[in-house]
Amino acid sequence: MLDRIEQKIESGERLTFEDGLVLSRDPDLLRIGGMANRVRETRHGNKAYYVVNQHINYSNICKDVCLFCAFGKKREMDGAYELTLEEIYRKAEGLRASGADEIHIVGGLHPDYPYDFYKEMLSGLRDRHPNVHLKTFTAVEIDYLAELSGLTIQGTLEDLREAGLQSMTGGGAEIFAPKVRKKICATKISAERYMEIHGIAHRIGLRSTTTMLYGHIESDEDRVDHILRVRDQQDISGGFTAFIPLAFHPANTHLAHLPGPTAVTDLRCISVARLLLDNVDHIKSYWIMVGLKVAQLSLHYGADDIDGTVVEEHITHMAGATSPQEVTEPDLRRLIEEAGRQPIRRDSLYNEVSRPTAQPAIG
Ligand code: V47
Repeated sequence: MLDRIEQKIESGERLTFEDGLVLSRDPDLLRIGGMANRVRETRHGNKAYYVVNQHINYSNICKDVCLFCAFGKKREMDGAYELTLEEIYRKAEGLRASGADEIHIVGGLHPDYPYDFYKEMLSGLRDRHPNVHLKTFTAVEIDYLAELSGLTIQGTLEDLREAGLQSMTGGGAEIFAPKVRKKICATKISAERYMEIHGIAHRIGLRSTTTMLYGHIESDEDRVDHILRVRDQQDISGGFTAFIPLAFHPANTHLAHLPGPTAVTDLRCISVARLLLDNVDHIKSYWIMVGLKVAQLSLHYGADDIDGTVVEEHITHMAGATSPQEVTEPDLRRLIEEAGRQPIRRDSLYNEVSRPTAQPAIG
C-alpha cells in the first residue's frame, strides 16, 4: 500500500482520504516519516523556521466549557484571571529586550469585556510596538467579537485590522468531525463557521494559521477528515500559512482519564499532515506541546517550523505540559542545528528576518 502512495507523491498526484488512513495506520512510521521528509525538503531544503515571539493570554475567563481545556475558567473558579490593558502593555514591554517580531494573543470568551477593550488592546500594542506583528484571536474569538461589535465577520475583521490586527491564529479548530466536536466542545462554533471565518479573512487579504487537536477521543478517520477539510478550504481561499497539529494534554481537564498522545502519534500526525496538505507551505511542530525533543525530531518527519520563544504559556501548562515556558533564541537555533537543519528566523508571514539574532549568554 505504501508503494502506491509513494508513487503518487513522487508523481505529484493528490492523496485521498483512504491514503490518509493507510498513512495513519501503517506500522512503518520510519518510511512514512521519510516520505514526509522528502516532501519537506523539496519545499524548504534544509531550512527550519522559528519566530522570536511572545504569547499573551489576556484572560482565561470563558463563557464556554470545552472538555479538553484546563485554561478556560468561570469567573468564580480558582485560577481565573483577567488582565487590564495596562497589565497587557506591561507584559509586552518584554518585547523591547527580546526584539521580538510577533505577539500572539488569544484568550477565553470573556463574558464582560466590551468590544472596545479588544480594539484598544490592539491599537495600544501597535502604538507601543509598531514593528511587531500582531497575530491575534482565533476564529472562535472573531465570531464572538462580531457578536459584540454588531458588525459582520468581514466588518469586524476590517475594524480590528484598522486597530492593529495583522493576522489570525489557528486555535479553536479542535476536531472538525461533528460527532467528536459535539462531545468535546459542544458550544463552540462549527467546523463550517470556523472555515467561513478563515475564508473571509483570506478574502480580505489577511493570512492565518490552522490547527488540529489530536490524541483525545478522535479516530484516525476524524484526523484525516480534519486535515482534508483544511486542504479543501485552502483550495478555495489559499490564506493558510501553516498547519499545526496540537498534542492534547489531559491534566486538569474533563478528559483527565485519557493518557494523551505518545511521541509516535506526535510524529505520525506531523508526517500525515505534510503528505496530505499539498497546498499548505508550512507544517509547524509546536514545541510547547510536543516537547523540545520531539519538536527536534519532527524536523525529519515533515515539519519545517518549531514556532517560537513564546515567553509565557498558559493553555498547555495549565493542562500539565512539562516543557519549559520559554526557550531563548540561541537555544532554538542550537536545537535546530543539532538536528542537522539550518535555523531561519522568520516573521509571522514566513519572510526571513535578517536582523542580527540575540547572542547566547556568555558563561
Ligand atoms: O485553541 C486547549 C488547544 C489551542 C488544550 O496559530 C489544548 O500559530 C492541548 O492554537 N491540550 C491554543 N491543546 C494554542 C494554539 C496555537 C499555538 C501555537 C501556535 C498557533 C498558531 C496556535 O490549544 C486552543 C486549543 O485548540 N488546547 N487545551 C490541551 N489541554
